[in-house]
Amino acid sequence: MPTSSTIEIDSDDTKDSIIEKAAHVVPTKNQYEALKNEYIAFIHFGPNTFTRMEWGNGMEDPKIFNLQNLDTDQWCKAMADAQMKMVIITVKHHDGFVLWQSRYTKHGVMSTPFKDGKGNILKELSESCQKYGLKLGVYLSPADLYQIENPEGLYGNLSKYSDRVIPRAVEGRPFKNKTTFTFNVDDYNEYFLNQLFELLTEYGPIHEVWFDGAHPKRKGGQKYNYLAWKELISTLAPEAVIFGKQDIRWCGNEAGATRDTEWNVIPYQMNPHEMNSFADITGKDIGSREKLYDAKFLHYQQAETNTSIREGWFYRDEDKQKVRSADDVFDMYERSVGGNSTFLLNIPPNREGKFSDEDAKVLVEVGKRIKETYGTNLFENASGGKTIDDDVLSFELLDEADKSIEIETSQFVTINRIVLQEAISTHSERVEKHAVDAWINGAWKEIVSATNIGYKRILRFPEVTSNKFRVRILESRLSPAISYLTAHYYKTRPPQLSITRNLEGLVSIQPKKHDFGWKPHGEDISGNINSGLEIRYTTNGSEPTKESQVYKQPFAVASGQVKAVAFSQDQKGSEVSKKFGILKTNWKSLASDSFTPEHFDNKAFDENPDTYWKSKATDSKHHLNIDLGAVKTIKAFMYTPPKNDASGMIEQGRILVSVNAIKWKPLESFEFGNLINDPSPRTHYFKEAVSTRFVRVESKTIAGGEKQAAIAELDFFE
Ligand code: FUL
Repeated sequence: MPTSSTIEIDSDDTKDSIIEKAAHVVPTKNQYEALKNEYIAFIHFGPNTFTRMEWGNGMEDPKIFNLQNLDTDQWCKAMADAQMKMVIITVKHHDGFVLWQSRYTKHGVMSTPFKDGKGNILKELSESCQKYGLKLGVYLSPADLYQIENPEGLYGNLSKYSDRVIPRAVEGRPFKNKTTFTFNVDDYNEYFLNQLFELLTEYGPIHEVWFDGAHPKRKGGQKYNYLAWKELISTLAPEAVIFGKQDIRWCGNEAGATRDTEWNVIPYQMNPHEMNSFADITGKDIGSREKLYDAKFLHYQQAETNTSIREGWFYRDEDKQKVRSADDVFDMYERSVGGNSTFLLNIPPNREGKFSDEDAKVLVEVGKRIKETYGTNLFENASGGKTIDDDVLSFELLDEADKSIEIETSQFVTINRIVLQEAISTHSERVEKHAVDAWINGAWKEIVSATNIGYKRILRFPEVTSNKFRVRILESRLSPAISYLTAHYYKTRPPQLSITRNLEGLVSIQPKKHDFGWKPHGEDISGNINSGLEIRYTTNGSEPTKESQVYKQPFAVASGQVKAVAFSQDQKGSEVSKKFGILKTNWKSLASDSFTPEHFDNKAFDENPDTYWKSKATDSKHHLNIDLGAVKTIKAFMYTPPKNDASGMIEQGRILVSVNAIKWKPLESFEFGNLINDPSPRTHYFKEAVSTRFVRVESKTIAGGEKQAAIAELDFFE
C-alpha cells in the first residue's frame, strides 16, 4: 500500500483495513522537517507590551508602542543557547497592529516613535535569525480589532466578492517578487492576502505561518477564504507549514499539558486538504483505534504544545508576573518533544526590546540540560542493528515473530532516559505499546513502559546500570519500524523542599512548588524529572544525613523542629528547616474587632499561609482573640504576614492574655521591621514563659501607614 499524508476510507473498509491504512499515513516533507525542529520559540510583542493587556481592543493609539531599543540579537542568542530551532513572532495580534512596514495599513510600527516610524521589527528579527541559524515563522491573526473598530476598517464591511489581483500595487513601493495571483475575495481577505504576500516575499524564507483561532470580536459575518491563503502560502513559501490548519494542530491547551498518548494520525470527516476551516481538537483520546474506525479520512497532523514562560503571553512587569522555573520548562520539553509533539515556548520581550534576565537565564539553563543530557548517547557503538547507527532514516522493521531489539554495550552504563523514534516518514507511527528491560542479576527486568512512539518518545525512569537492554513492542499497527534508539543520563538536581503541617498535625515534605500562577498543568515536575530522589528528615533539631529517617508519607509532629534534605545518587540538596508551634487543631476565635469578606478570623490559624484574617480599615487598633483549647505554657510567638497583600502587615502591637477571656492583661509589646519588602515569618520571644488558654494579638501600627490588620498564620511555641 502506498504511503500518503491523507488516506480516504472507503465504504467497504473493515476495521483491519482501516488500521492498515492508518499505518501508511506519513507526514509531508514539510511536516517532517517541522517535527525535526522539536523545540521552537514564540514571541508575543506589540502594544500589549506597553498597555500590560493580554488582548488589545484595536483602538490603541499606535504611539503607545513607545519602543526605544530593540535587541533581536539578544533574543536569538538566548533561543540558540536554549537549543531552539525556529522563532514565530506575532507580526499582527488580535489588535491589528503590525510589526513590519506594511504597504496596506498605517496601524503599526510606521506610526510609532520607534526609529521615527521607520523601524521594522520583523526585518531586524529575520536578520538576527540568519546570524544565529534560526528559522523564522509568522503569526498573523485573522481576528483584527483595528479593522473591526475603525470606520474605514475592512473586517466585516460587507464588501462584494470580486476578482482581486494580489499583491495590489502601491505607488512607489514595488515588489521584487513579480508573482501575482487572482482570487475571488472580499476586502478583508484581499487585505490579509496582500499582507501575507509582503511577509512571505520580503523577509527571507518563512517556515511556519501561524493562524490563531481566537476571536475577541467578530463583525459582518466576515468569512476567511483560507483556501486562497493556502494557495498563496504554498506558492510563495513552499517550505512553510501552516498552523491551525491541515499541517499542524493546537495541542488543545495553553498550559503545557501533554497527552500520555499523542497520536498524529487522526480521523477527519472531510478531506483536510479541501477544508476551509478547522475546529480545535481538545479531547483526551484523539487517535486510538476506536477513534479511527469512525473516520472518513485518516490524516497526518502533528501537535504543537504551546505555552508561555511567563504568566501571560505578553510581557507586563518584573515583580508580579512570574517566570517558570528551569525544572518546569525542562519537564515540558521532555513531555512534549518526547511525546510526539513540538514544543513551542513563548518568551515575551520587555519594553526595553529584550528578553528579561530571568527569562534568558531559564532558557540558557534548560538549553544546558538538553545538551548535557541528550548530547551524549550512552548506546553509542553498542550492538543493536540499524536503530543504533547515526542514520535517523535507517530502521529495523520488526515482524510479528520477534518484536524486540536487544542492545549490548561494551561497558556497563548507568542510564535514566531512553529515546525511541519510529521511521514515520516511510512507515508511519505504528507502535501502540512498548516496554524496556535491563539485564540485571542474570534476568530481564522491566524498567519502563509507555504507549505510542511516533516521531519521538522520551522514556524517564530511575537510573539503572547494565550492559544489556531490550526494547519490546507489545502492541502495534502492522510491523513497526524503529529508526533510532539512544540512552542518556540526566543528572538529578535535588530540588528545594518545603515542609508543611496540616491542622491535624501531620507534616508533609515535598519539593517546593515554584510560584507560577498561570494556567496550571497539574504535573509533578520534580517527580517527573528527578527519578531516584530520596528525602530524609529529623525531628530533634539535628542535621539530616543519609542515615536519617526516609520520608515516605506525612507524619505527626505536635510541636518542634523538622529538618529535611533531598538526596539523589551523588548529590545532596540544601537543608530546609521548619519550627512548628503548638497544635492548632482545637483553636477557636473568640472574637476579632472585624473581618473583611473571605478573610475570616480562623484564616489566621488554619496552617495555610496563603489565606489570612484581615480586619476592616479603621483608625483604631485591631485585635484577634484566640482560645487555644487548653492551658498552654508559651514562650514565643510567630507572626506570618500575608505574602501577596502588603496592606495589613502588623508592624507594632501587643500580646495580651486572660484567665476568663473577658479581662485582658498586657503581656508584651512587639515590633517587626521591613515587612513589606520581606514578608517572611517573624518570631518574638517573651521575657518569661506564660501559662494561658486565652491570647489576644493587638495591632498598634500597620506597615506603610495602612489601616487594616492581617495575619496569615499565628504560632505559639512551648
Ligand atoms: C490565543 C490568543 O488569543 C492569545 O492571545 C495568544 O496569542 C495565544 C497563543 O493564542 O488564542
